[in-house]
Amino acid sequence: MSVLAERLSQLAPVWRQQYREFLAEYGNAVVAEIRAGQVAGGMRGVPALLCETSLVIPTEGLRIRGIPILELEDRTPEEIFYLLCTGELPSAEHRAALQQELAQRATVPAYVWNALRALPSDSHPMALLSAGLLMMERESAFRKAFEAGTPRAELWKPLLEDCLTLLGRLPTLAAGIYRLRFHGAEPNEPNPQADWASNYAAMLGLPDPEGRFRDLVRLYLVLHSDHEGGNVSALTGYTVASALSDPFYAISAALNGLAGPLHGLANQECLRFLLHIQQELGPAPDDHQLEQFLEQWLASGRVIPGYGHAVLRVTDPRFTAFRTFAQRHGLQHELIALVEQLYRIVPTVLQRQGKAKNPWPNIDAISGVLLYTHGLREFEYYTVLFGVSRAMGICAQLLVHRILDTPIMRPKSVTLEQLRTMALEHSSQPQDAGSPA
Ligand code: CMX
Repeated sequence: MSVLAERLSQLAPVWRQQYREFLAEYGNAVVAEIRAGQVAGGMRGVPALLCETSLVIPTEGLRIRGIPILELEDRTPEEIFYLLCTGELPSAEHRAALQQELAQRATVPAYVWNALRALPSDSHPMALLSAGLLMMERESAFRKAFEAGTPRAELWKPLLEDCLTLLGRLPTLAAGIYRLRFHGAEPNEPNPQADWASNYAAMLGLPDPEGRFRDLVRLYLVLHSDHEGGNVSALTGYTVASALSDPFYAISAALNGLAGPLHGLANQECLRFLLHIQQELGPAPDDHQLEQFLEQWLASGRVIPGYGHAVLRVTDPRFTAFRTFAQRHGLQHELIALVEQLYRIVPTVLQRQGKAKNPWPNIDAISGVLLYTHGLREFEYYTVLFGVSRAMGICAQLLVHRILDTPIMRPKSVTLEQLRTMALEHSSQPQDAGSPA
């Protein structure tokens, strides 16, 4: 039995009990009011989902299972996955056991490579990643367990089994896609002794004499691992899995959402923006030139990539973690200097414009630059790295939901006409003195 299955077997009855007691006591309590604009506008800010793995605090940033992300920046992805799933950091022994379990599952079957090789060479790497996972669905232990009539309370066990297989194989699949798609080279074999991040970095096959790229990949995988349950990829994965579709279906679907330019593709947009600045102003513009450029950029109706956030209202601590990495390694590169210069200037420019609720940088303001300066120059690939990492958080979220046995997702939709009627009904009702205008 896997170390995670062992620990979760102890935790599952406790969590279920807490969940049942909560529903019995508070199931009918009113917890929020919803505005018509939120219904019609992406449900922004509506507390409508349960997510135990992480929380984004507007004034602080990401916490994984209650621990601020900056306290976790030196951990390995295996430790983070264990934490996401159980709420506890593993002992050294359990971390090593999990590392071994993932490494033992790292080989991607030949039928996947054969199918990927047959796809047109201009296929997007995210499409290849999603397709690769979907092809492996035939091996799902979850689907087989469901078809065999396994009771619902036990289904989290084959779900965990699938998550371990899927996560074990994901770095091999992702690295192989990089080699096939961008270098016309064969995928590298995983090293069964190596940890998840080192294996991934090594299989990409980039020169890494000092092991710094490996350290960057480890940090990247830790920082992108989870960001609550309401973002497009996590919500998609959860919705698909709530129909008791297995994790191969759910994570493949989640990755399709991550591939969107408003979600996981933003990091490549940010790097493109920096290269565009260099092209327009030269490699090292002065502050005045840069400020003028930014003003004109905004005046033309465009956004400054890497700045602002739907939830955060401070500098993203994940930006800080990457920045510290660059400082700690004394990284000298014009693009990194430009990131620093923008950090000095952009918040003032955005505040002066007065539109963005958050003028501070998010993780994308620096993540792409670090990959680029370490030789990973294929922009289109960046979201794949993001996806490998985020699969950990989404798998953990699916696992918690299956343990609690939460029901299928089925919010009520309304037509615009119905929404108008509802809005009129509510606005004609007398308001409490204390209710917001
Ligand atoms: N540059 C210029 N204008 C910005 C801005 C930025 N970086 N961030 C927000 N604004 C503008 C919005 O476009 C909006 O303008 P309109 O009223 O004209 O529509 C206004 O400020 C208010 O927006 P907001 O409530 O502060 O931000 P949203 O929650 O609507 O959007 C986000 C959040 C991230 C999409 C937005 O800040 C943005 O487009 N940033 C640049 C792209 C980016 O960095 N994306 C990565 C996000 C990382 C992540 O999600 O994890």
